[in-house]
Amino acid sequence: MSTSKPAAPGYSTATYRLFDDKADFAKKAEGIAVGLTVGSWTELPQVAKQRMEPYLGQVVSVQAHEPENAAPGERYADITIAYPDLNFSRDIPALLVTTFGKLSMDGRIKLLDLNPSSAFLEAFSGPKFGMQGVREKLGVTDRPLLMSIFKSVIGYDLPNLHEQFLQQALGGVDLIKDDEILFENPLTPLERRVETCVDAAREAEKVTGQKLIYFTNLTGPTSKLRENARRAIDAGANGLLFNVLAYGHDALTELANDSSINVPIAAHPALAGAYYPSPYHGIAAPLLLGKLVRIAGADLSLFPSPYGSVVMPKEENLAVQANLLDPSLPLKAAFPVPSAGIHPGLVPLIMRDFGEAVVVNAGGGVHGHAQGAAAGGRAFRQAIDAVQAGVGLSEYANDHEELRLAIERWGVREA
Ligand code: 1AE
Repeated sequence: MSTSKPAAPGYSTATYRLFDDKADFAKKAEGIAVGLTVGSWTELPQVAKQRMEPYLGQVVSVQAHEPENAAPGERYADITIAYPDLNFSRDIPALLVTTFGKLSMDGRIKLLDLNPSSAFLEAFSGPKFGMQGVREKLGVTDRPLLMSIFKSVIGYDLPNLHEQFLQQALGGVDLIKDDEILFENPLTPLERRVETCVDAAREAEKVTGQKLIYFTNLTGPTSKLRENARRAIDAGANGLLFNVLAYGHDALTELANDSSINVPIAAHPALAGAYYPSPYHGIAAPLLLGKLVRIAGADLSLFPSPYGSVVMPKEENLAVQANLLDPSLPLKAAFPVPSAGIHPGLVPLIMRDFGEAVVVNAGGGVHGHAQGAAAGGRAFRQAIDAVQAGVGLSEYANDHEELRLAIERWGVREA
């Protein structure tokens, strides 16, 4: 069964996948459209109906998938509902609560996508720098960027942090991010941590000639986020890492809208596994970590790749990327950063699937190199060079020792 009509201007649409073995999907769709807007409809007198009409949700489409021999649990429908913008304020919490608040707890239903109206989107400025702005800051326009992640930071002091930063930077990475689990602590307090890392960045730049962005983990209670962001920036931070799902997309919007927080923001996906992996519940990854994160204002979005240690299916991964880059959204594009368990031997796959509009990001894959983190960074840069030159990694490794050792440790998966 399939019904479809276009959403009118002034409406934002939500698409759901609803699993139910017996339901009349058309009725269910009507129930959602009415239940999440005016509440009841059929019982209303005509005059009240007329008054409520502008606030009533509309069923846009119902695409039922009910194969003849569907096993129990496999019957579902994709349902799109249009919600009047009149019903909610122009912020992500209002959009999410309207479209999926109570509904998220009502049976086996997953929010697949949201298409906010242009009026809704006008309230958002999106990424301040975006993919292009980050590239311009670094002066790198002709290859994927390379990011490395601090590892083993808890329990370490400032000199250790300095050394770790320096080694990563000497390897030729463009971006270095704090580990998302590094919070305010007595050994590496915020300003001292930033100053230490910025010192190490300057030291490395004298050797590599390369500019670098350091994404300091922005932490603390929500009420202190702005203040902490400014403290970090005043101490020299030129990027911020933000655990967007722990705080909510709206907190990211607040940071991105603040003109004094004038550095790129990288959104970390910590907690995302509580939202997207189930086919039956939650919010789909392309929406959660792609579209919403970009609307909220992240310049980079991290998410698990299809290749490494924490895996997201490739189709979903590419849909996250598509939403971060989608030119039909009136916002700057955000950098996709497929992450977790990435090593140099995966670079051909990453570049095959994501092209050059990608950040190659690794923690263990840099620090775990047999000759240390600087060599780990160089191995990644060599892998990127090899793919750009159209040469197989194993062949390129014949006269690139760092890459050879990386392949010896982790292997290679050619595209
Ligand atoms: C999906 C986020 C990945 C991340 O933040 C992280 O720390 C990855 O580390 P590695 O590359 O798996 O060691």
